[in-house]
This record gives sequence, structure tokens and C-alpha cells, in this order.
Amino acid sequence: MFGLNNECVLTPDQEYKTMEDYQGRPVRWCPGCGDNGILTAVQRLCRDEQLPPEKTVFVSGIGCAARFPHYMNTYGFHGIHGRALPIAEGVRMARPDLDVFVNTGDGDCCSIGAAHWIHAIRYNMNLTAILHDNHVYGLTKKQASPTSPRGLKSNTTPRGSTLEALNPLTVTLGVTNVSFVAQAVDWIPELLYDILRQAYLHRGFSFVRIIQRCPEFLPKMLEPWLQDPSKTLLLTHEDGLSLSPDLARIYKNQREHDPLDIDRAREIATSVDVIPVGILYRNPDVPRYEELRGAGQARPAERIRAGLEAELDRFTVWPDEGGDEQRVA
Ligand SMILES: Cc1ncc(C[n+]2csc(CCOP(=O)(O)OP(=O)(O)O)c2C)c(N)n1
Ligand code: SF4
Repeated sequence: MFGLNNECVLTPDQEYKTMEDYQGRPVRWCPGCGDNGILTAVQRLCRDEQLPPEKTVFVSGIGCAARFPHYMNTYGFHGIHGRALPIAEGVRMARPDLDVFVNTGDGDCCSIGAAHWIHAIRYNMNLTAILHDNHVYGLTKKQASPTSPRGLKSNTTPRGSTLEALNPLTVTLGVTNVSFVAQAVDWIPELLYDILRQAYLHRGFSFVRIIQRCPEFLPKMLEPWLQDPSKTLLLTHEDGLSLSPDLARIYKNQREHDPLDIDRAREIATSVDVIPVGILYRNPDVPRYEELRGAGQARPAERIRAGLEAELDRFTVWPDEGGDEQRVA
């Protein structure tokens, strides 16, 4: 950025960051995997918001989607299966000055991590949770997940899965203290970006379910929605998505929806043949756990040091108190 006399007015640590500045290690997802588009949208968001990499953290569980933190040039925590959310909540409590994102697959979030998911919604901590929903366990090579459609033939359901799929939108919208729920698809980048940006700007637990293509294991599953734009329902509102004329021309199936209307949001979430895309629910007034706990401030360094010293003292061997005997509190 340059001032009136063309002099640079940015200090070195404030230099404008480009998309490349947010790119981490080379990506190893399959070609055509929807995770690639999600990564690009997130890197664009980081660039547009100029998020400081040293103040931004991506937390994940285990799965293909969970490789996300490796591909970001920020802080990251590739955690354990199903535990991305509690790890992220811990980061949030200890470091309220950081922007915390969570990347979780449908197995990671809706199966092994389901209990954490429900309580994360209820705690409403300021996190941006991105559910990469490819309807299958990708990393472990095609097992049915809770969001697999009924009848899906997989390595764990060779005769077809017997249960109806769990709907992550209705589940989230049903939990006490829910404050932000949106749905995107990986193949409409303009809306994917807009939705992720609105989720990031929301103060509270923002839950974005992204319908994600897995060409490796479910190459045909989303074809009907890719081929026929009328099977996508765009949710528009002055407080929701704003569509470019080009997009509005292609996706004519639109519906005005006020994101404050939770009853209508729940009804839209149950859509069967169409995929609703947009902000289903947003309520900025839901209290956040950090606020209620009064934990909005980072702990001063002296307090952290005193705590560590006290903990180490418990295991210190005190030579003047009986030689090599360990003094354990
Ligand atoms: C405790 C535990 N159980 C099971 C596994 C094996 N495992 C690794 S990833 C995964 C499922 C991944 O599916 P999903 O979360 O949908 O992510 P995707 O790979 O599709 O992105 C499983 C079952 C594990 N790593 N740890
Ligand atoms: S297996 Fe599926 S989800 Fe995993 S990287 Fe390949 S296409 Fe993506």
C-alpha cells in the first residue's frame, strides 16, 4: 500500500498478503476432489480479510478433509478422529486473540465426533466449523458414513446401507443455543466463498455444511445436481446471500429466506430433492460460552509461568529434604 508521495506506509509485518502467502504444503487430495475448491475459498477468505497467519489456526480430526491444516500456511493442529471440536474449543479458551477454524469430515463430525458436535453447538464459542460432507469415509477407502444415502453400496454395506441418512442441518438447528447454520456446495465457488465469509464474520459457533464431491469413491452421486441447476435452491435475503447477475441467470430456483426465522430454516433443511444453498439461520444475540465464563482475555504470561512453576515444583527432588526421595504433593 502506498501513501500520497508513493512512500510505502506499511511496516514489514503488515505487508499485504496474497493467496500464495496462505498456501502450505503441496496438496495431496485426488484430482477433482471437492476439498480443493474449499481450500481455495478459505485461502481467498484469509487473503481478503488479511488474516495474520500467526494469529490464525486450523484444527482438524482425521480423514481426507482433516489434511486441511497441512495445506494452510498458518498454525494448525491435525488432531485425533472426532476430536477436532474440543481441541478447537481449548485453543479458543486459551487464546481468544486467535481466529479458529475447524475442518471435519462427515465421519469425523457426525459419527465418532457426534457428542462433541452437539455440545460445540450448545457452547456457541466463536469458531468457524466447516463440515466437508462427501457422504462417505474417504481416507479409509469407502465405508458408509452417517450421511451416506440409504442404499449406498460401500465396503461396510455391500448390500446397500439400510438406514436413512442423518441430516447435519436439522441436527444442528435442533440444538439449544444454535447461532449460525449455512449450507454450500463445493462446485459454486462464488457462493462457497460468500457463505464461508459470512460464517467467519459471525461471532459464535458458525456451522457450514459443504456438500463435497468425492470422485474417487462416489463419482456419480452428485451428477444430477451438477447437471440440473433447478435442483439447487438459492436462499436469498438482504441479510443473506447476494447473487451476481450471472449466477442468478443460471440458478433460477431462488427463495427469499430471513436467516432469523428458525422455523422456516428447519423446514428448508428437510428439503429432499433440492439442495438448499445459503444462510439458513443466523442469530448474533445467542450468548457465547467465553463471555459467560468471563474468559474473553488471554491469561497474562506471569500467571501461566506461576502455574507451570507450581506444577513442576510438585515433582522436584529437594536435596535438603532427604536425598533422592521425590516430594510429590
Ligand atoms: C479412533 C479412530 N477410529 C477410526 C479411525 C479410522 N479412520 C480414519 S479416518 C476415518 C473416517 C474418515 O471419514 P470422514 O470423516 O468422512 O472424512 P473423509 O476422509 O471422507 O474426508 C476413520 C474411520 C481412526 N483413525 N481413529
Ligand atoms: S478419497 Fe475422496 S475425499 Fe479423499 S481425497 Fe480422494 S476424492 Fe477427496
